[in-house]
Amino acid sequence: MNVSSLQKARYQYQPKLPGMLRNGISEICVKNGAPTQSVDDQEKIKALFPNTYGKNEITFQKGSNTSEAKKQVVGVILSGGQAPGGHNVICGLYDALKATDKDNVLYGFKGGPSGLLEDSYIIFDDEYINQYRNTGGFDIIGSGRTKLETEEQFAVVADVCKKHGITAIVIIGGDDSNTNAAVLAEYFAAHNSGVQVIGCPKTIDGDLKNEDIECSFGFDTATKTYSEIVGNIERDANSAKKYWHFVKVMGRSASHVALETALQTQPNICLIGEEVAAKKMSLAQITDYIADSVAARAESAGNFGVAIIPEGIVEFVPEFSVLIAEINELLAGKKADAFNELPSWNEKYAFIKAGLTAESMAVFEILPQAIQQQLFLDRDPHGNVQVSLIESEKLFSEMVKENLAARKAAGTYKGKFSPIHHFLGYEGRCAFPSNFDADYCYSLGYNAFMLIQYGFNGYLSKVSNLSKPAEEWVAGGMPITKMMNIERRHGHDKPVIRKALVELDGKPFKFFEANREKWAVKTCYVYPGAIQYFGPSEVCDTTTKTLALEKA
Ligand code: FBP
Repeated sequence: MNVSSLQKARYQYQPKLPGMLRNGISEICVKNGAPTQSVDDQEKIKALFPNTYGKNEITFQKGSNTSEAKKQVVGVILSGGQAPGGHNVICGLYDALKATDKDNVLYGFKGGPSGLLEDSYIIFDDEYINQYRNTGGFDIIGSGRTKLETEEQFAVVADVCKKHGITAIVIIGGDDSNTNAAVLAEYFAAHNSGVQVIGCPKTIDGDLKNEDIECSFGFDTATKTYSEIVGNIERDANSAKKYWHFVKVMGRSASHVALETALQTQPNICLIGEEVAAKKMSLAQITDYIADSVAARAESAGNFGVAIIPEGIVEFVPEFSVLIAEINELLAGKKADAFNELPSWNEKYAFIKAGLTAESMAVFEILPQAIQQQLFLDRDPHGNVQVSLIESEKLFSEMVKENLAARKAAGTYKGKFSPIHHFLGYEGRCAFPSNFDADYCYSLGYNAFMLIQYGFNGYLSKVSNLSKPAEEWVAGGMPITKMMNIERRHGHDKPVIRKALVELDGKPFKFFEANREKWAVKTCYVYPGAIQYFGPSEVCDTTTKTLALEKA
C-alpha cells in the first residue's frame, strides 16, 4: 500500500482508552448496574424479546478479571454509510481479543451484512490490521446496506457461525443495523446457539444518540471536515464579497450535522429541518427568511453570505412531503412506464397536473423546472422519489433569486445576488479520524470485546462521559432493547431504536437560536481550519460544540 507521510505518522498514534480499560485485560471486571426497561412500549418490547429484555446496564472497573476462559472466535461487520473511525473499532476489538488470548480469532465479513450471508470473509492478522490503524474509510472489509432482518437470513447466519465456530458477532452500524443486532441476539438466545451479538454506534448523521449513547462515532470528524470547508468558503466570501454560497450538508433524517457545522462556523443562515417541521414552514416562508438576510446584508455587509442547508430539508416541509407522497402514488407500479413513455416535458407536465391535487400542484408550480424534473427522475428500488438526491441548495437559491427579483421590482432591494452551490457529504465520511474519533472508536471496539468476554448478548458497546478527557471516560454496555420502542414502518408495527432528531429545546439549538439573528445580518464567521492531529490537547482532542453544549 502506498502511504502518505501523515498516514505513516498516524500508524504510530496510540489511541487513548478510558482509564478503567488501561490496566491490562486481567485487571478489568464488571460492575452491575440496574435492570433496564425499554424507553417506551415496555410490555410489547418485553414480549418480543423474552430472552434479552430487561438485562442490567453494566460498567467496567479495575479489578480481577473473572470472565470465563474460552477460545473466542469473533466475526465483525461494518453496516451502512462510511464513518471515520470504523477501522479503529476493528483495531480495538482485535487488540483486546489478541491480548486476552493469542489463539482467539477475528473474522471480518466483507461488504457489510451480505458478507455474513454469503460467508465472504478474511481472517485478521497483525500485518493486515496494522495497515488500517487510525485511518479513515471502511475499506478494511467494506460495508453495505443489506438489511439483516428476516428469520431466513438469521438461519443462514447461524449456519455460517456454526461452520467457523463463531462465538460472537459485532455489528458496527446505525439505528437500523443495531435494531437488527438486537433481533439477531434474541434469535440466537432463543435457539440456544451460544453466539453473542454486540453492537457499536456508528453514523456521521449523529442521529443515533439517546440518554445512553452520547454520540455516534464519525460525527466528530465529519462535522470538523465540513466546518473546515465551510470556514474556508466563508473566508473566500468575506474576501471577494461577491457571492452567496449555498452549502448542502449530509444528514438525511436529522439536521445535527448542519447544526454542528453552524455552531462551529457561524454562517448567515442555517436551516434546521426539525424546526421547519415544528413550525410547519412553507417553501415560501423559508425563502422569505433567507431573502431577508440577503437583502439586509446587501444594505450593510455586502452582496455575499453563506447558507447551510441540511440534506433532508425538503422532507421536513409539510407541503413538500405531501407533494412527494402524491408523486409516489402518481407513478406507482405500471403508471411510471406510461409517464416515461410520454415524449415531451409539456406532455409530462400535463400528466402531472391531471394527477396532483390543486394544493400540491400549487407547490409543484413554484419549483424551478430542474427540480420539478428531478422529482421524476431517480427513484429508489421501491419506486419512491429519492429525496436526498434533490438539489435543495439549488432549489432555495433559485427561489431566493425570484423573491429578490420581486423585491427589486417593488424597489425594496437594490443588491446583486450571485449564488454558488456546494454539497458536502462524501468529503467527510472517510477523513482520517480526529483524535476524538480515533480514541472513541478504539475504545468502543476494545470494550465490545470485553462485553463478549463477559458473556453479554444483545448489548451495545457504550463509552460515555465523552466531553471529559479520555482517562475519565466510562466504558460499559447497555442492552439494546433499552433504547427501543414500537414504530409504524412500511405499514407494520416494528420494534426499533428511536432516531434522535435535533431537539428544539436542547442547548445546542437554543444557543444557535439565540445568535442566529445577529449572524444573519452581520459577518460573524469563525474559521475552524483543518483537523489537527498533533499539537496541544485543546486544539487536537476537543470534540463537538453539540456535545460540549449538551454536557455544559
Ligand atoms: P448511515 O446512516 O448508514 O451512517 O449513512 C448516512 C449517510 O451518510 C447520510 O448522511 C447520507 O444521506 C447517506 O448516508 C448516503 O448514502 P450512500 O452512501 O448510500 O450514498
